[in-house]
Parts: sequence; C-alpha cells; structure tokens
Amino acid sequence: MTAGPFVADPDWLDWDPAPSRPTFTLPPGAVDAHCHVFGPGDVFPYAPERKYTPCDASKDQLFALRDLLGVERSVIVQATCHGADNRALVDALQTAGERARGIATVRADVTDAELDELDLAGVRGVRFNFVRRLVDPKPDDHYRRIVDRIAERGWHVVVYFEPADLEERWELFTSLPVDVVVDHMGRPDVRQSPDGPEFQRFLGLLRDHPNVWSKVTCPDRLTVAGPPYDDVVPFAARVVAEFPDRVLWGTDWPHPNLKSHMPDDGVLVDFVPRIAPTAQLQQALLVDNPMRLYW
Ligand code: 0GY
Repeated sequence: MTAGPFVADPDWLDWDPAPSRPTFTLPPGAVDAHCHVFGPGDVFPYAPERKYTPCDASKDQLFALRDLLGVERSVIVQATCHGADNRALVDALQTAGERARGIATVRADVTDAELDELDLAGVRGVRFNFVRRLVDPKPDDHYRRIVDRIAERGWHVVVYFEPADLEERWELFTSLPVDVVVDHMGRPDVRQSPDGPEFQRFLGLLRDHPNVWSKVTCPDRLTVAGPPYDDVVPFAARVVAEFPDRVLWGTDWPHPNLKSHMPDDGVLVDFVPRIAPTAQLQQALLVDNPMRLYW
C-alpha cells in the first residue's frame, strides 16, 4: 500500500483489509482503548523525526473496523510516526464526537491554548514512549514538566516501555501524581514464566501503586508461538484476574511495525474471553474501566 506522497517502509506489513467477524460478541458499549490513525499522508504528513513510515490508515477505515467488530467507542492514541503533530488525531476525534477519546503527544513547551484545544477535541492524556526503536527517550525532567502541565486538567499518562526501562525509570513511573496506563503489559518476554522476576516486577508495580493501570493488548506483538496467542494468555489473564478494575483492552489497529505476521482483528476480539473468562470481568475490561478513565 502507498501512503500518499510517502512510501511505507520496504518491510512494512499492511493492516488486514478483510478481518474475520469475531465469534465472541462484545458487550454493549465496548471500548477499543488502543488504536491509531496514520495520515493519510497527503492530508496529515508524517513527522520528519519519525523512525518508520507506515501505510495510511485513515479515520474512516478505523471507524469501519470499529463497526465490524461491534466496538462502540475508541481511544485513539497518537503514534510516533506523527511526532507531536496531533492534527490527524484531532481530526479523527472531531469526526467521532462522543464515540472517541484521544491520547496526544506534546512537547514540554506546549501552550495552554494548545492543551485547551486538545481537551476540547476529546484528548484525555499524553503518551510517553520509551521504546528506542520508536523514539529517542529524554531525561525524566522532560516528562515531569509535561505532567505538571496536564495534571490539573485531570488528564493521565500512557507509558510505553520495555522490561529494562521499568527498572531504569522506576522512580519516574512510581512518582507521577496522575493515573499511569502501561501499554501492552510492559512488553513481557513470554518465553519467561509469568512467575519469573521480570513479570513479577511489573505486577509489583500495579500491586504497590493503585494509580497504575495496564492495557492487556497486543498478543500479536508479544507472542512467539503466533496466533491464536496461547503463549500470551497466562500473562494477560493474570493481570485481568488480579487487577480487574485497572485493565483496558484494545486492538492496536493498524498494528504498526509488526514483522512476523499481521493479526486478524477478529481473532484479537476472540482473545478477550480467554483472558477475561467471566461476564463480570469482560464488562469491567471492555466497558466500565475505559468509561471511567476516558468519558
Ligand atoms: C503500538 C506499538 C508500536 C508503535 C507505536 O507510536 C508508535 O509508533 O506505539 C510498536 O512499534 O511497538 O502501540 O502501536
């Protein structure tokens, strides 16, 4: 797929244009709490500082998937390929109205007027990304300055990191005076045991800090075995069981930077009852938790 004036990276895997209809029926009001829009590049250019060039994935294509899967609302997360230029995100939020909320990326010198505009569009937080293949992480102070700006608005922070970053940035992550949502369970190495030190450190973060939440997303990114992601189930099910009121689910459409395979979004919906096996857990994960945090 081309991306307007941009050409996607040579090894780029395009999102699945014909996902299967899931077997599992999402409850009324279900929220996809982690998805993105890319461009289209001819309308919303990709950022000069980006580390990858994706194929386009427009708001209309996102909303079509939402409807196919039986999702009611979306939380659209600013992707690093757009840097701190939130125009594509804001445009998608304005189109979706009450059916979407957003997570933006801002610089430390963002103005109050810019934050007001983002808030009005439906942005409810900022994302701090520590994954080196996506961004050049900054000193803790940079993130603290931004948190000082957004805390008073009632916004929260979404963090994307890998296990080594958790140890390195523990002091930062555990001292933020807002809710902190961790992307993709902090990317555990699923070849290790969920009872091993790496994942126990992550569980300890949630145990000891009631303001920390986790997305139980991206089995497709974490798996070694491949679909239907049996090897990720013990990790995600553990988090859902222990922290039923602080977990979020999402598709991660359009699935940037995957290398082994492109997931079928219907299969990602069918993953839900395997990690949240009761109607009560599903209601919390899919509806009550994201509604509390974002609406
Ligand atoms: C994700 C994961 C990835 C990319 C980004 O903002 C991004 O570019 O988050 C990744 O490559 O692991 O959550 O979409």
